[in-house]
Order: sequence, then C-alpha cells, then structure tokens
Amino acid sequence: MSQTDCLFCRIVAGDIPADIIYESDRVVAFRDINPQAPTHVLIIPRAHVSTINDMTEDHSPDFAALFLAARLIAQSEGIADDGYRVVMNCNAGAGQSVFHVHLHLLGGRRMTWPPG
Ligand code: DGP
Repeated sequence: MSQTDCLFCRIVAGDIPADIIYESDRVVAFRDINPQAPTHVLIIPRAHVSTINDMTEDHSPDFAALFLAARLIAQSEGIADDGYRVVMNCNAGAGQSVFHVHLHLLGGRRMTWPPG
C-alpha cells in the first residue's frame, strides 16, 4: 500500500484532519473517530507498517515509542491511576480495519475481560 492510499499516512502528512493530541519524532496520537470509551486515542508510528505481522527488528524503536506515548497520554488524560487498556488488532479476524498499525488507548470506564 502506498502512503497516498493509507488513511493514517494521510493523517500523519496532514492531508486529512484529526484531533491530534500528541506528536513525537516517531509517533502521532489522535482521538478515535468512533470512540469506544470516554478516552479513546489511536497512537500510530509515522512510518507505515501494515500489521504486527510485518514488524521487523528495525521497527522496534517505533513500537517502543507507541507504548511510551501511551504512558504519557494516559497521564495527561487522567486515566493512569484508575486503569486503561492498550490494544493492537492484527488482521481482519481480530477486528483490524485500518492497515497501518495503531495502538488503541482506552480508558475512563470500567473494562471487562475477556474482550469481544
Ligand atoms: P481497527 O479496527 O483496530 O483497525 O481500528 C481502526 C480505528 O480507526 C477505529 O476505531 C476507527 C478509527 N478510524 C477510522 N477512520 C478514522 C479517521 O478518519 N479518523 C479517526 N480519527 N479515526 C478513524
């Protein structure tokens, strides 16, 4: 998939608007358009990777940066102490609909287990 075809690459490029709440040299975070919790943020690497299955050793710093951003955003959103969930769906069977990896950060309500 080329960057012009990828929705999240276009958000990173600024071609499509998003409610961006955090940016670093490696990642961008913005509010999910269809929130499943009071706080629902998507954290994505600037560099395109379609799924976890496409991850290589070279992507390790980007994936680490996703989790570091999740920690910072959970603090700034005020959900760190009560608890929050981070989820990355891999492929359609797990519910992935946008094929640019993204970490869902969900919080602000009671979470149940197992997930659906
Ligand atoms: P997933 O199903 O795991 O691939 O999650 C994709 C998420 O992306 C889903 O929760 C909805 C969100 N989403 C899809 N299109 C847009 C968009 O244009 N803007 C924003 N902010 N979120 C989007």
